Amino acid sequence: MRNFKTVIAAGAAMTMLGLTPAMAQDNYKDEYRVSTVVPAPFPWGIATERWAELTAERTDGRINLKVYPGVQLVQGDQTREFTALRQGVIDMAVGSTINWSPQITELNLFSLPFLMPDYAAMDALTQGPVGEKIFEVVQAKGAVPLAWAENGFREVTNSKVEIRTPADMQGLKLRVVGSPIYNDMFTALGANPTQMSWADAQPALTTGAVDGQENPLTIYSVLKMHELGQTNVTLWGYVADPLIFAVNQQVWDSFTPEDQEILKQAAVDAGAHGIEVARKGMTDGDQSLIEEIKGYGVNVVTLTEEERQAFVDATRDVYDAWKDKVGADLVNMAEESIANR
Ligand code: X2X
Repeated sequence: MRNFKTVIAAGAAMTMLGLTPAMAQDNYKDEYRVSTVVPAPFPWGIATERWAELTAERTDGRINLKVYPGVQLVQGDQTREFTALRQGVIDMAVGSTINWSPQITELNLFSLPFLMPDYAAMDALTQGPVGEKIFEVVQAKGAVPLAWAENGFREVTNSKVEIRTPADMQGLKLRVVGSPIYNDMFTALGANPTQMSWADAQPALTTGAVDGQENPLTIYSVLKMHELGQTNVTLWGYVADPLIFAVNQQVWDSFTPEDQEILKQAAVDAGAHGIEVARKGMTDGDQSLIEEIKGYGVNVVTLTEEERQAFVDATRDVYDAWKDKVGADLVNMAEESIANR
């Protein structure tokens, strides 16, 4: 009993000094809140969980990341995630370039239609000078970027028609993400785009309020979109969204240099794992995810070069207009990195 009282007294004294008994030497929070849109088993959620696991492991539990999927810390509005991160409403995030592009115009780079023909092109951007430049921009906007992961190439799906030409998209009501370039692209293609959050997209697909949507096949398959009537899939790979691991600046500054390094390396490792999972079954050597989706009776269309070119041509004006908004220098650098990949 005496021992117990001593412990309580010591604990109370430390609390009065603003110290926690477990780690009297640091000012770390008990929990760091990490925002994402989708949880595991989506690759995005897997990457985020892996970051939390590796960080806990490598800091012996000193840094505890808790994942909050569904962008619940910003009431499901993914376009406000970066602002909340910058302001410290959330501590960390693994966010899509699409969702942060309202605040960081340069991130629309990855949404330029048909800029990236393949995974090697995406890697040439994120792992090269373009990626460095983008991290500088994110840093200047008030958050500390650490590593890349991947949502994936976004394929178009719908419940009504097989899409092989822009004409097939005429009047199709498609849910698009809340970033203006998507409205511009689908309007140019003759579709009827309607912007909504991911939270609203799911019921809209279930009820048939929209005819279709665009997202990576991993999202399609985890959600079993074929059961929601999304039985036409066109593999056109028009854009892809990488993910960025980032930390609020004040939170970052509160960590020791050693812990900053651990957190960063954990993000790099988690990102590499996330990218692997995000591409699984959709590479030249392994088409198993595509085969699985076909196995559900889904009409999966692969475009010929000529068919794809018609979509490139139809969105060329949008590309040019957004090249100026993103910054012609950055886009030129990206085009060069891709040409030399
Ligand atoms: O809302 C989407 O479509 C999603 C889940 O892919 C993003 O957050 C960009």
